[in-house]
Amino acid sequence: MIKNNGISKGYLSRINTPEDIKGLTYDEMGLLAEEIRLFLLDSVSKTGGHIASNLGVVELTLALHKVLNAPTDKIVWDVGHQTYVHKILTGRKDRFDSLRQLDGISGFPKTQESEYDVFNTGHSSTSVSAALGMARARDLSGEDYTVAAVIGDGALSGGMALEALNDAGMSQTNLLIILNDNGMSIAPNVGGLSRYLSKIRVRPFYYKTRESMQAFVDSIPKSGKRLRKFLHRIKSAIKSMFIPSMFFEDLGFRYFGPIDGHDIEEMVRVLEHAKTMKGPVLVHVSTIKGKGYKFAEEKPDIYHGIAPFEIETGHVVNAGSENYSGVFGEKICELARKDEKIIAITAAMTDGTGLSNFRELYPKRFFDVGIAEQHAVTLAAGLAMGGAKPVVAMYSTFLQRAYDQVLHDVALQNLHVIFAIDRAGVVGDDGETHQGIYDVSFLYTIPNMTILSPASPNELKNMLDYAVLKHQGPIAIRYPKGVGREFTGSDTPIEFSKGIVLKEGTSVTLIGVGHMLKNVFDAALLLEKEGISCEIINPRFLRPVDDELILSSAKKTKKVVVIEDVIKDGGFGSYVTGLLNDAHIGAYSKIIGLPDKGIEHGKRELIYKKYGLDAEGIKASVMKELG
Ligand SMILES: Cc1ncc(C[n+]2csc(CCOP(=O)(O)OP(=O)(O)O)c2C)c(N)n1
Repeated sequence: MIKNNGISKGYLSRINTPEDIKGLTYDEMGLLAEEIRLFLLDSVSKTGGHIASNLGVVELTLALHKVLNAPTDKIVWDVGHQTYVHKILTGRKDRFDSLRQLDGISGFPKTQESEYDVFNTGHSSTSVSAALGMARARDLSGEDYTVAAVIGDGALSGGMALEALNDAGMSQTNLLIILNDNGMSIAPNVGGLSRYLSKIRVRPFYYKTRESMQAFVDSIPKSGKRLRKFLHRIKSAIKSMFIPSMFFEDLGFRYFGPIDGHDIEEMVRVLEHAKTMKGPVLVHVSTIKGKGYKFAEEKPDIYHGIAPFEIETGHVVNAGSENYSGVFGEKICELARKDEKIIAITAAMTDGTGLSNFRELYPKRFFDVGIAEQHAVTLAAGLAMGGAKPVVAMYSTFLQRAYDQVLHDVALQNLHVIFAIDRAGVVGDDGETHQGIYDVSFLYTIPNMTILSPASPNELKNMLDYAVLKHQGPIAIRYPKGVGREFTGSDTPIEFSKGIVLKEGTSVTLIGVGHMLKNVFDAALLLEKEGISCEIINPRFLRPVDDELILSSAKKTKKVVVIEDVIKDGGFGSYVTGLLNDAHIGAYSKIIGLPDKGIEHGKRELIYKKYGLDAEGIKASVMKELG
């Protein structure tokens, strides 16, 4: 574990912009790196966040800011979860204790937060496309600066990154790509590309040989043309001897690496050189995820994104009880025991989606496809076509990537694919790029798609039973992050397109979507104290909706309020509004949901409060509505 050895002269306190590191010696930068690690641990252990990835890029970030002149030169960070060091070096150190808090700094790059953040990220594998676009814009306007993309080996497995490499490699555009290779995605990286990288990671000899050969060739006078050709051939021969196929060079990149991503001096030397080269260049840097903090080095997956923890023991403070992901993981194992056609698919989120046990128990029926949501969905379509029962477990926000695959490959063919959509609704700390607040609206546009929303862990289990064993066709079950609360009635069997009345009342109908029912119940208690009698409905099916149930309640109360922690437009609430309009029963509706804009980061309860989705907010809206 890192120890403050007392020799630090407090370099960090003097760093306010990247300019401040330009004059430091390499020894001083080494000490600064240690200080940054202590600072990161101290701060992130209190706020929670992506500690392991950031500990791994301390030296890389320092080297980049030493060589490049940000903000004139642009650095695009892929995913963006590893930008804490960049934030510390670019004037946000003093606000770092507000990381991921409401009104505090974001855990991801935000152009609105700093001129040093040049592109907003959060979802993986976008950096090369964005950086190439910026570089082309630069060339078109005749400007001259460096554009760099920093991409991890995990993010490189995403299809978009490969599409971008394919484009960039054949272009003449000056572009610098830094491949930060730690062998890890959240968990150990998977797939053929990852295996290829690990092969070249253990052969740094190639880089050294190649470099000295290059220097030698460059020193040969122009007249030695034949000798140059001959040496070029030897170089290729050596290359193919050690590396059967140099993927990046074949794609059109000048390749440097792998170099030690914790050796600032070596990185600065290579980056200085790479920056002056014409055309696309890829610098392959080898780093250790979690570097310097024993627990994170040993278990980088656990410390990838973590809640507040104790530095000394590594233990998470307030490790919660069983959550929805755990309930899903357990139930899907139980179903798989009975039905061997069940297959589980994840896109690099085995632990996050609760599938670790499934992987252990049914390795042949488990597929982690890497950060490849589109492929995951079409793979499921193929499996369903072949007679299997695929369950795609994916966070709501990442399913956005696969909209067309859900529509074109699964839904139009009415295939029985089960989408277990985790982190649906407001997620909190990770902020606008990660909120699961769009899925209901976009799933509403997908033909044949059935959408379910459990209001409790028990209901999630029952819905999985229904979706896997009884349903035919595409079906999505969307459930939130974290733990849930049980309520009476959650055990009633799930029937196609049927909701349930959980409490009868006469003044207003409250329809709580999924886990929002918890706040709805609390709000109803407050409203009853004001003499307002609430009828509470759990719709269960957000599509197709139990029209009859809602209309019969609306005929009685004449006022229907839908409470959902997703955007208000185009989803379930909008459907209910249309239903009441068309029925001409003199009932009207109101939706309490989220506005059609990015929803910022912050504790989930605070976000609910801000947007009127907590019990008090619901009560206030209903009172206003009732006059
Ligand atoms: C489209 C998408 N899918 C999944 C994720 C979740 N995710 C965040 S970081 C990460 C792993 C990234 O690995 P790598 O790029 O190697 O970075 P490292 O953390 O190892 O430095 C994953 C899967 C995401 N951000 N975006």
